[in-house]
Amino acid sequence: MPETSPSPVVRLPLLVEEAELRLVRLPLLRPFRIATGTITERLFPLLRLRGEGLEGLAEGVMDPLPDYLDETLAGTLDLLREGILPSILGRRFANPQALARQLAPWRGHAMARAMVEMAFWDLWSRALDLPLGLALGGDGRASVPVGVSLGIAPVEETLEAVARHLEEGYRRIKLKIAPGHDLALLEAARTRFPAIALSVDANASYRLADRARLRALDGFGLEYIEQPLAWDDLIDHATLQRDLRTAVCLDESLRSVGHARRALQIDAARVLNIKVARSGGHDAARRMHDLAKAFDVPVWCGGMLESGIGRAHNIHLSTLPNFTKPGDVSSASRYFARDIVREALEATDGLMPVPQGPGIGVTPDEAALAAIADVPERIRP
Ligand code: OSB
Ligand code: MG
Repeated sequence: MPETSPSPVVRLPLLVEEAELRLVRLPLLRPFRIATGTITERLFPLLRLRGEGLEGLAEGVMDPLPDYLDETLAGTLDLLREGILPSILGRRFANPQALARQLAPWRGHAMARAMVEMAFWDLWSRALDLPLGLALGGDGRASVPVGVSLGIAPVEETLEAVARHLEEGYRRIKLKIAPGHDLALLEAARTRFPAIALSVDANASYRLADRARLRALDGFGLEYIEQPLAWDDLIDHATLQRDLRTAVCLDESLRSVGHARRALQIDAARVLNIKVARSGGHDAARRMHDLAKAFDVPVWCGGMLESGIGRAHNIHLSTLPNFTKPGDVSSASRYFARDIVREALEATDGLMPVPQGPGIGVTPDEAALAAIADVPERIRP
């Protein structure tokens, strides 16, 4: 456990004195295959914001190439160095919303702005000496229910993986699908596991013209069908939702609060996957969560194979009250031989403990980081 030090006397609004950026290359234990391709490692920017003797951390989830969404690693680094970081360094912010307002005039780049906003939430909640979940308005629950997301693999292999994870107590199984890797998989899964909480995620690999095939998915008693249609679509999802009994769940399409609001208004989704790191940050994620609640739509917390830093952010967000469905925030040991935080983020019986202590409640493992990250780049006002 990290040593406890007396809470520092912090002057608010909080000064952002320095940023530190480094690129981390974190290998996955096994390849993770989804409709858009196969992921073998996470290559991600790690950001630390420092101020008042404290630091806040966050990681980016943009890919080197625009595989999942349209942001890229190179684009993010450029925007951080040339635009976002210079605009916040040396300034004081009363709260994370004030920091987000500073970035508001710029368009898009939800993943890039999320990184900075999330690091500031960590810093700010540490300054308030509060766990991030409580600072966000969470209900203080000690653990959150979680499921697993299983990549595309031969059917028999997938069934074995399902059995293993059910034995471990995971509360929902999500299977990655793609056109042609769908109906036979679900037939087999439902034959062997008739009553489990099961969902599918297509990662935007179908078109509205595939409606007949998608309608056939309706017979499997799924919790929801995640992002069947295009990554930037809302309208076709609404058309599809009218055709299905099963709830459509949006993921890629929700890149801002506005997207979530419009999706809810046109009934394009009856469940939302909220990912803080693709939504612009915790404030945007929380507003999506509140909007969904107003529409009586349940939400769950998605993941992007995050290291312990992003994973801890996700766990804290999951303590907000409308996160009623199990999230994708499974044990870090499923993905990595060696994580970059000192605390083990491991679920027991399908419950992921919420890290205790101020902020995200985890601390970087500097030795583990040094082995897989490049030299830190310090940026000052
Ligand atoms: O669509 O939710 C997704 C991983 C990488 C990119 C996209 C997705 C995913 C996952 C894994 O489903 C979720 C996780 O365990 O972090
Ligand atoms: Mg998804």
